Amino acid sequence: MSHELKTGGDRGYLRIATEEAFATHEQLDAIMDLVRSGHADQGTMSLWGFYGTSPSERTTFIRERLLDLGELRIGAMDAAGIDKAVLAMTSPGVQNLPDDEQARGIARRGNDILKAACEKYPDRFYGMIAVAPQDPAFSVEELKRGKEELGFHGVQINSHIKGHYLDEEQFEPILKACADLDLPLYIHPQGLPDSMIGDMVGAGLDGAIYGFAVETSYHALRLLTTGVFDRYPNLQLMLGHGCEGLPYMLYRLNYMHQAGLRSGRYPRLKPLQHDLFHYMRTNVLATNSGLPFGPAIKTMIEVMGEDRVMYAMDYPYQYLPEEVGMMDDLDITDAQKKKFFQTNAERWFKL
Ligand code: 1DF
Ligand code: MN
Repeated sequence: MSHELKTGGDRGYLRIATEEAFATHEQLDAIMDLVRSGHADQGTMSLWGFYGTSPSERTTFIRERLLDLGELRIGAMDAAGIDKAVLAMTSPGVQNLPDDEQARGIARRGNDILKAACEKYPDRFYGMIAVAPQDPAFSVEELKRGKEELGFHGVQINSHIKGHYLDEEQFEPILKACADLDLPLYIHPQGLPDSMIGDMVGAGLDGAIYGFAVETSYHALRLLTTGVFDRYPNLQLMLGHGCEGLPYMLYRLNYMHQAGLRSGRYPRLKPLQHDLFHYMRTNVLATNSGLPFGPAIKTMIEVMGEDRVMYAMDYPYQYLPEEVGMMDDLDITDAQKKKFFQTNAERWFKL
């Protein structure tokens, strides 16, 4: 780190971290009950079997920090020069729970707990809504309450919903509500569904290291290629972890998508109003959560535009203050850096 990290905008911009996680006690208890029951999917077993029980320094730190929405978190933000954090209930939210009533209650009470924290630290914490997408009707009501009563700024959905995807018809009310309420939809990874995980656990590659990006980018591409953004041209999709790799591959994705359409290869893929470049530059927003890596950030800015790339830390999963210093030193213009750290988040989350 080449300079001191302070809050308050002394470098010409505030730092807003946009993919920051918290948990509630009853959420972690419910996930761990599921793991212990032996009925969780392999991805949940691998992730929470580890994060929920390992005595390692890393997992102990993460468990303690997830559950805190007070001085510990504020102190970590102060020490890293983070002015504001956009907070969401940690992955997988309540999406893996077998009991819908339990899932709805944990999501709703989690939103209330987050609201209280945002009221206690009004210039530091901002909320994203937790829903239970396995119950779309409940989720639509909670989106309304989250926006209108709680004053939250977006919704986080933790990728697949028991192996199902948001482009499927049963989830249309959720997409419509996000568009109608002007709430950005952040798709965050979780453990892979059994239909996809293959031997990734055996290979040690199922989690944040690799599997997350495979499954979440797949989810996002399903939305793009099935015309969600023709139906909802104002809907904004947010993706973390360097947009889950998509900008790097965009030329090939678009080329093969067009080629498939021209030859009528897949019955489900219908011609769209625009090509994939258009949707990536009009309907997709990216954060660099977990990826404080200049080449990736510059590629995203070049491919998606400087108004669509935002800073995120991924606290507490990746809390390294020296990475903030590395981002301050990025070789992008001062105007781009202010957009990256501050004004893009203010604009897209309406802070
Ligand atoms: C990890 C990262 C695990 C994230 C997560 O859930 C998670 C990790 C258990 O580092 O293994 O949500 N993340 O936010 O990227
Ligand atoms: Mn995250």
